[in-house]
Amino acid sequence: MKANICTILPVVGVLLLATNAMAATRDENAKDVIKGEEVAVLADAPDVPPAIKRDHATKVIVHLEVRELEGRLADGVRYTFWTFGGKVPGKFMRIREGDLVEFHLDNHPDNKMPHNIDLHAVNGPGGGAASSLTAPGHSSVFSFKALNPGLYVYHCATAPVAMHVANGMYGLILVEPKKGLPKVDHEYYVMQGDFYTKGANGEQGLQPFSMSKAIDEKPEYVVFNGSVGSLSGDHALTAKVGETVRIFVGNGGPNLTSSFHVIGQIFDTVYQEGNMSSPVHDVQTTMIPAGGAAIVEFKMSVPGTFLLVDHSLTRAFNRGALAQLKVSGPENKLVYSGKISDEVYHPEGTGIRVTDQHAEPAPAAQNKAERIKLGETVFKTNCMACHQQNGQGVPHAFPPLAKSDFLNADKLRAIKVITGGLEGKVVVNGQEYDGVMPAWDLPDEDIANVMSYIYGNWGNSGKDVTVDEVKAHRVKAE
Ligand code: HEC
Ligand SMILES: [Cu+2]
Repeated sequence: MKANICTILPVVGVLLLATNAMAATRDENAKDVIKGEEVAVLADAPDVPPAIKRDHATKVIVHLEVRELEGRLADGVRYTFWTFGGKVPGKFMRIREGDLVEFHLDNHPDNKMPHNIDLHAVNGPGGGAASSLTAPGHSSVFSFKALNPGLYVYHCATAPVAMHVANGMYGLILVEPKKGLPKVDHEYYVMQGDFYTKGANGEQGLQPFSMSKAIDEKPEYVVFNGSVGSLSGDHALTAKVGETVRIFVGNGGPNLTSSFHVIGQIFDTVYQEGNMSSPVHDVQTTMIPAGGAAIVEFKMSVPGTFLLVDHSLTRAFNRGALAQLKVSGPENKLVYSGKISDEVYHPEGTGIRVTDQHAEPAPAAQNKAERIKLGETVFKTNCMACHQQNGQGVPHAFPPLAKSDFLNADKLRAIKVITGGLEGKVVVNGQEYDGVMPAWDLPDEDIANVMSYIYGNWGNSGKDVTVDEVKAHRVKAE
């Protein structure tokens, strides 16, 4: 049929009406009267806080504490996780559409890095990140009104953002619709993430983060809930035949899209991309983008062990994106007649190991311009986390490198500071800092390049730093 103006106009009209209806809900939620206040109940994965029973909007006080902690990534593999609340993923938050959230972000004094939070449930600059950059030993407060119902990701958005997220800084916040969610027998919290370690998959010991693998989007691990095997064996999710299960599934990324699937189950209902207004039914695999979420619901018809996977299958069977749901109860031969084996799980993959790929050493810089160019990467990989993207630093915690009188006064002292570290009181541009800067055991070339980059930018003196100068004046590592 040929579409003419008469058939198109009503369609446009209906679309406009729908959009206006949504905007109206949002405006109403903005006006909801806040009655009373309460402290949010937060939960560690795979648990979820209880459903909300209130029939009115309230002020919800959330305290979320950032911890940088060493933990298990896989058997024999340790990693320094950066967390919202001590675990990966971060604490699950549950509020109601229309609520006013008073958010406290506490950065534990033992931490080394500044952090902030971007909640996708927020209507405001940076999703809160613009108001929550917090130095170790400090606490930031901001508030927001939950205007849109849905399941939302939150994450750290401090530069380098991908590094903070790759280290585990993500979680979920559920903004329950006013009418609530249908009752189910079990609610679980599962979140996928990709991890980039210096060593290859399975390489033992404490593994540092690899920025270059992250940039290439080549993770060594893709896992649910922060480690290989976090939801298997004794930690498997459980249910009984006849029960319904709801899983709040998030994807922290930072990079990969998840093709979320439960082997041997069909999702009766999926709230795609975490939206509450138009669930779909009878779904096999649902796509969950990095920085996105979905709610899946299904009823257990038969017993057995069901595997949760990212259906990009090498991620599941070789990188770790595998979890178990153990269902107990009577067989139903009508629904499924076969014999189900319970022991098909290989939590550590097939044993295939990718050999470490040693990159060709980059060609050395020949002049100041080349040093400045190569120094940018060194800065972004090693220094930006504390001194920030444009060298502006973080008040009271990390001194500025931009227009720093301390830096510009003495080049040889700066070489010593960077190669040997700095501790105790230091005054930069009239402000006192009393923190610890680690010693950088980087090659002479990297030090020369990063210093030339810093001197050559942000209103600094433009001094050139050569490899020979670094060699002569550096503090040697023991
Ligand atoms: C873990 C956080 C952290 C990282 C990463 C870091 N620094 Fe620092 N840096 C500090 C702190 C804290 C101080 C102040 C130390 C003190 O108070 O004694 C400092 C001080 C400095 C100073 C002297 C003060 C100034 O502002 O001029 C320079 C220069 C400097 N850092 C350069 C670097 C360079 C170059 C890198 C990357 C190779 C780097 N820093 C990485 C935390 C860090
Ligand atoms: Cu962070």
